[in-house]
Amino acid sequence: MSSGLVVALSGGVGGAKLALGLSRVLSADELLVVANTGDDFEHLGLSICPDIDTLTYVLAGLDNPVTGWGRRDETWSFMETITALGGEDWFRLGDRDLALHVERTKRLAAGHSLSQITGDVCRRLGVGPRVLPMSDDPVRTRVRSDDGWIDFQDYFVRQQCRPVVRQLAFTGVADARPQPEVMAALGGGRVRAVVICPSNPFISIEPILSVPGLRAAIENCGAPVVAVSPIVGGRAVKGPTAKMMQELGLAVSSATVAARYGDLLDGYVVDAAGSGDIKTKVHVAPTLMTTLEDREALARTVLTFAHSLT
Ligand code: FO1
Repeated sequence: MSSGLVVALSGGVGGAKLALGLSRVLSADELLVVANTGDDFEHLGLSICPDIDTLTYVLAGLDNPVTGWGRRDETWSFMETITALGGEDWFRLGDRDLALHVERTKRLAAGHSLSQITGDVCRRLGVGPRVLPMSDDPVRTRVRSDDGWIDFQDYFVRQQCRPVVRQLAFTGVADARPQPEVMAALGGGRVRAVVICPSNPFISIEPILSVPGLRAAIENCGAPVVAVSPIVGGRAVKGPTAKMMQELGLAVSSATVAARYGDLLDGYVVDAAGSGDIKTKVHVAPTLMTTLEDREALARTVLTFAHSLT
């Protein structure tokens, strides 16, 4: 397969599985992962970046294999004490994970960029590929439910996705500058594929594509754009994707996701033939990633398919 850079767009848990697969079949300098930052929020005075951290931990082999987020081998003394003190304990912060939030908060306050901090953390945790935020400017996903607008983590974690989603907004995105290294990579003529990982299209991928300039840079990077559907067997693998689709009046199908990405896609990987009326070129392959081998196999499938589209 040809050399060149693979740029992967990813949210948290689901997308990180494919990002790991890609990191196993590519050399570190052949993979750039662009992370959604719309899920970021300030909590207990800390700046928390769930999708960046999930990608970092997964690529470092430090992720919690049960939850998919946070770290393995965690202890929970901090949370136990927060609870005992009557503090907010709905968002679980393990002791090791907490150190990252404390250090990032301090460095942000000292004027370091999210990209600089993320790059340093990845180096210290032994992550080979570059993991970069979609922007160093703040973007916050908000959900309008029947009780009004709520912050993303309040919807996703505190209220466990129970509120009905009527509308989504990415506050700050209009003023967010695309991350410069990502733009330089996309404009550098050395991209061999852009991979849209199987994250939730609405809350994880669309914020990335909404950062001014990023979508156009992807469209004009000269390489095929291939997405992997997050819908497997007609259902979302996990998370609120299917529920959101129903609440937004959309069919729960791979075709709906493809339609959301519109003419950005050159190729689309789905788990079953006949996944509805899909305009772009479709490749049918297993997309459920349970094992590490599944992750690597899907990564190879995506890259081979992308290569066939050049
Ligand atoms: N998700 C939960 O469902 N419950 C939690 O308590 C929780 C804590 C948490 C801590 C750090 C982190 O990086 C992620 C965490 N997540 C938790 C996941 C997070 O809310 C989601 O992964 C993303 O925001 C959506 O992909």
